[in-house]
Amino acid sequence: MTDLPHYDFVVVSNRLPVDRVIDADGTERWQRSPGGLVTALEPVMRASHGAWVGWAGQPDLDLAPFDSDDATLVPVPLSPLEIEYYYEGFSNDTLWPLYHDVIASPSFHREWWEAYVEVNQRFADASARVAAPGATVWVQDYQLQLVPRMLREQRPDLTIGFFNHIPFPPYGIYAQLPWRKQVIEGLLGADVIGFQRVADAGNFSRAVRRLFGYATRTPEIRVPDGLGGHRSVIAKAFPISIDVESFEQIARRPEVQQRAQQIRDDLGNPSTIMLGVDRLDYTKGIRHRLKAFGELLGDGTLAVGDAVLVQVASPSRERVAAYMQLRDEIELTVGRLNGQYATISHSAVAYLHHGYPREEMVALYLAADVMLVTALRDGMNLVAKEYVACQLDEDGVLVLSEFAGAADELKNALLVNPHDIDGLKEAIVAAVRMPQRERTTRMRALRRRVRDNDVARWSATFLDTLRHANHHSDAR
Ligand code: GDG
Repeated sequence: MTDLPHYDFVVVSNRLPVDRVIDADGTERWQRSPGGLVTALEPVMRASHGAWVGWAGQPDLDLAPFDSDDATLVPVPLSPLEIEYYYEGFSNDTLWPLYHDVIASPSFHREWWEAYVEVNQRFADASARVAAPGATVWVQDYQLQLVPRMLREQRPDLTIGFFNHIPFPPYGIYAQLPWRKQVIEGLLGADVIGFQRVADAGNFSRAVRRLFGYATRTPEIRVPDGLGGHRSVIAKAFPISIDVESFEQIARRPEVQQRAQQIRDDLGNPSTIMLGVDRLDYTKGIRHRLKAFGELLGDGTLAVGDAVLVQVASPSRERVAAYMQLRDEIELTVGRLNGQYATISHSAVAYLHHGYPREEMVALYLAADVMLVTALRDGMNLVAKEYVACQLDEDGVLVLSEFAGAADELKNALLVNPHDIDGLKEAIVAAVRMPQRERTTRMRALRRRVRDNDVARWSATFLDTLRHANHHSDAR
């Protein structure tokens, strides 16, 4: 690897932005995965021809770096046991539930932690090898929280950013983590630590004060550099967004609009189509949504044939026990609701446990009168923003949990506490009955907000802060 060219801009994330696809004739190719992060970083990557360090998504795949569109991709191999311990274990069964308000119980296992340290070191080493002198390295998300410090130890010349896509929990919850100090030390290796919400940045700074006693003056944290001086670390909110333009473009296509109409027809042209789109995850409040909807059918406020709930639950983390259990619970509930309320011609809930192409998602957004985002805790929730971006006719109602980061921006949604089932039912009824004028006023304001703060602005703002933060550090 020593002969690899050195890059001025390096992104590090658990997964590479491509998926390996095997065609029918057995040939292998790489296909860009449609995530928002890829789109957000595309212009920066193109301008700097950067490198992207990440896992290729399959066990024991030890590949040489290769070129893809605008970046050089640098695969980091993971063994089956590392996938189990570092990824499914520590990332998805320790940190994920802990950082989402312990909605599910986090599991703490020392061997998972050891794998997390080892894998983080591998990502840091791979990044250090490809970064040019003085390069900017941007590390993504909770799977790689130790990388900033590991990288700084090897390469003090680098400017290091970190962005946390999920919430950062209040201290009372964070403090449960047996490795709470090591994780914060890891993050403090960065020059800028980005969070989704102001509250997340506040929780992080508080944890730093409680565990280390470092001085914090929002957004700055003064970290002793071990030489009698200080490094200045910025911990601040940078709410992520979507590529609005690309969603609008898809929503404008005649065939996508026809597909939306077809979906309405296939559902029997009910007056109200309600939609939920989530990874099948216990943080997303799918059960609460089904409960509220079921009660509205039960008490006669809504009637099958007149209203339907379409729930896309895309398969996720299927080897983690809490996700298997959740799937069983949701499918039992959907079965009961349909058993009780559906007719031969109309379902109560159209439940789809599939992933779909983006065009189909947009057609669903267009077909839906009411979008239900009822997360119990969510870093941001891009689905809420995507729904808004697709409503070119300025119609449609967004019901949005106040526990999703998006609620900080999307104030013109109907904000709900999903734990309050009566409140949730009231919001659903208000959405169904909302007069056209109010729908338009609200949607227009929502659309302005999402357009003004799209994903290009998110990455530009973060990288700008990173550029300036580094210059203000008294460590160099
Ligand atoms: C994490 C944080 C934060 C879903 N099903 C299909 C599909 N999707 C797409 C959606 C959306 C994305 O996946 C999901 O993004 P969310 O933000 O809603 O949720 P997480 O996956 O939990 O994401 C979250 C995000 O990171 C970014 O920082 O907002 O809080 O938890 O784009 O459209 N896309 C396609 N088919 C599907 O079946 N094509």
